[in-house]
Amino acid sequence: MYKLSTEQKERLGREGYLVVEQLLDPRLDIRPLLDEYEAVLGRIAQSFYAEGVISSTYINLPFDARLIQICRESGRSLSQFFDISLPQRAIRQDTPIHTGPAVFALLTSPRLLKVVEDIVGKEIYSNPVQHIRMKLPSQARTSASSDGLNSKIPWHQDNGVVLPEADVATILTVWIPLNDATVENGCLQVVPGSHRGGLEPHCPGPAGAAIPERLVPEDKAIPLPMRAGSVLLMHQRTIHSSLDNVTADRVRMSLDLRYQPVGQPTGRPSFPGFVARSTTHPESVLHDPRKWANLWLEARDQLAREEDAAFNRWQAGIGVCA
Ligand SMILES: O=C(O)CCC(=O)C(=O)O
Repeated sequence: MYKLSTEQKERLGREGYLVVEQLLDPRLDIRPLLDEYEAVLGRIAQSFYAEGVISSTYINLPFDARLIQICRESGRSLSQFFDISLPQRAIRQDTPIHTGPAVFALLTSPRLLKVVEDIVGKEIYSNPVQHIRMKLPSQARTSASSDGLNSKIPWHQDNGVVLPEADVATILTVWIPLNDATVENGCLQVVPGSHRGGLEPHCPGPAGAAIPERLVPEDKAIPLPMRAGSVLLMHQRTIHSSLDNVTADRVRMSLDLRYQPVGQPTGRPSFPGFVARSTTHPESVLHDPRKWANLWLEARDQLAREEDAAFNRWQAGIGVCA
């Protein structure tokens, strides 16, 4: 089983990020997930077609072309149908979410958790701040169909997009491209060493909370093209963003997951996490993908009955955001 070397751990501590090349097997670890997303897209196509929003289900198109076509023709964002999380407002009993078995299999992949263990320790909690991002070519999106999951992401620190309760937690971001992430299709970029500063102010915006550009040393940023199956580990205060997808017809697909020691606050208390690995309490580990999916359905039921919960610590229009 792959284990991080001392040199890799030191590099992560020094630079705030580490790319572990080819940790996952695209055929064994990623293909089942892509198959699951094909099925989700098929269901969206059927339902939009039945609604009269699209003129065909485009069943014969390959995944990227079908997603782009349905998004273009419907003028709608499809992100929430695929996402592994609920949105942060206006949750309804029928808000879509996709928590399929292949997603759970990747979240709990032993190869992945072994590497996470090298940083977080043996008692691992899967933090509910997790997404699938299908970044569309910029020319395929309109302002109505753009959102924080299918477009360019502004500069931020992951610590800045959770509640202050998580400031004391050690939350490791794990970013996994499901197809090759390139400068053209919108890979991530990071500011090496930026995690050693504090938490920068963030301002709420359409693609999520963002650090004002004048506070970001952009000249120090480096893009991180990555092959499918490679894994990026990132400190919670590393400043990062993602580039735009300037290709004509390719979708950039990635998962961003987060893990932390069991017992620490997640920063999103309204959403469910779970114990992914434990040596001291093996009976607490969640193994059943249906139980995991149910945790999200129960959270959705609960949140649909309440006022919008708090997810953000920043306010627009004050201080640096004014
Ligand atoms: O995948 C992306 O484009 C952005 C991801 C990101 O910024 C994050 O996971 O915090």
